[in-house]
Amino acid sequence: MDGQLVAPMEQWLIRLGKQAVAEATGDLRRAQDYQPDVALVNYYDVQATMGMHQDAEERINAPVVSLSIGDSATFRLGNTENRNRPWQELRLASGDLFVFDGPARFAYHSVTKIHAGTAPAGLGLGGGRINITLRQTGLEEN
Ligand SMILES: O=C(O)CCC(=O)C(=O)O
Repeated sequence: MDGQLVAPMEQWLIRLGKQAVAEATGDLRRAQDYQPDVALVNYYDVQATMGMHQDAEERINAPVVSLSIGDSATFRLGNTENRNRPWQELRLASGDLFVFDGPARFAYHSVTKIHAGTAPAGLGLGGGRINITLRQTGLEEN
């Protein structure tokens, strides 16, 4: 927190989000209507993890688009009822986009491991992973 206003949403991120929704769902109308207004950026060092949770703060049921940059991560995609099994594990590599929508929109999920040294050469991140999630909050600006 530095007392500064939050920067406006980058247009290229909005375009990327719309394209991801179009390609993942095949629903061009849903992609057109998708208007993410928040980009949440998380940095994981090589020891970091994120616990099982749902993305349920948004007021509307728009997709969440997740972009991975840097080291690969083991991503756990669970069920919509609780933090327990069943779940599946995916490895998300740098450049991967993951779209939470449909039955998976409110699935519990977590990051259980960062795979050190797996980032593409020349990225300049110096280790670790950045994840950006695009969210359409349904909240009014004031
Ligand atoms: O880092 C990830 O892939 C997931 C991030 C996440 O779950 C979140 O920001 O709520």
